[in-house]
Amino acid sequence: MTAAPVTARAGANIALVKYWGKRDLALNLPAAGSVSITLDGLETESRLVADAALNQDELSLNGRPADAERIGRVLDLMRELAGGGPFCRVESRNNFPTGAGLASSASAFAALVVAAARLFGLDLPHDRLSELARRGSGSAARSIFGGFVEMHSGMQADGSDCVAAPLLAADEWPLEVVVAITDSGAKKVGSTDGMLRTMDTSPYYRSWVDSVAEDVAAAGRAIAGRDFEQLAEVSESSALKMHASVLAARPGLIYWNGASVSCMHCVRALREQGIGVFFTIDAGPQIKAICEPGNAARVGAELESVPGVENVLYTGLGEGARVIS
Ligand code: 2P0
Repeated sequence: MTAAPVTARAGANIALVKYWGKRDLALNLPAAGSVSITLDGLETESRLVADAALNQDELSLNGRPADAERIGRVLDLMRELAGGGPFCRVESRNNFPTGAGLASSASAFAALVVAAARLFGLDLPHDRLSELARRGSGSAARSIFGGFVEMHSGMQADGSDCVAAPLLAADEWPLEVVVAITDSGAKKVGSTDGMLRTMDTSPYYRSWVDSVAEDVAAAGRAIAGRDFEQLAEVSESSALKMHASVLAARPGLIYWNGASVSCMHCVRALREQGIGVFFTIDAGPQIKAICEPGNAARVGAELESVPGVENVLYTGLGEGARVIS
């Protein structure tokens, strides 16, 4: 147990094979696996300060007070593991738009868990950190690791094998990522609510879930073999399939805007010209273009000229969550 404040940093991640749906709500167990890349340019930094005077955890997000209920639940689990511990003030800052489909909950919970483990004196292996991060947000389990990451859906009822694991380090295949921001405002329906609606009402949900394991395996082979074309094929397919099940919910959820669709066409047109790039899109209107090394500048210039694109971010692959002070 250390009294000194702890600061941790974690990168957002982008799923190439998507997570959408849960098999257990209480433990937050995903219905299927997923595959992601952790980013180095879109990061959360979280500073945890133990404060014996508090009677509950407090959160500030980008300098403003925020609801601490979800982080409090994860910190409760960690205090229990540590045999007790103080309530904390959590100061969390993102260097990218929050709540707009850029996986801010992933980097936030990964940074939180790594910082809290240090603060509470818990010496936990990465898979246990991943399990704890998952309790906060399913995608956060993946941001514990850097580079290419697989999330295992697991078999155990307690979720102990429902954790992420690294596939390939960032520098072993340094893909580049261009994010086209088409609307930086917060989305209207968050991922968790969107998933629950899809699970409850989409006639395509079951076939979506049943198709994921095959995509996870194909993406794993493509990554192991640095086969960009194969990775492009399976990743675009996974994103579009996920959105197909989301669109078919009642009422249907349309996370895209017109510019999102234009960006998808732009990326497809570039690929037809022989440029190594594919798109993916999450529970928000931003398009993520994954590029073979050396292609980001060209892809970014094209996306910047798409009407409705507000801004373009450039990033590469980064390391996993870590304590920085
Ligand atoms: C993903 N997304 O695999 C998918 C694709 C968004 C679209 O993981 O309910 O915020 O907290 O476990 O992690 C976003 O879902 O959901 C997400 P919860 P989370 O990246």
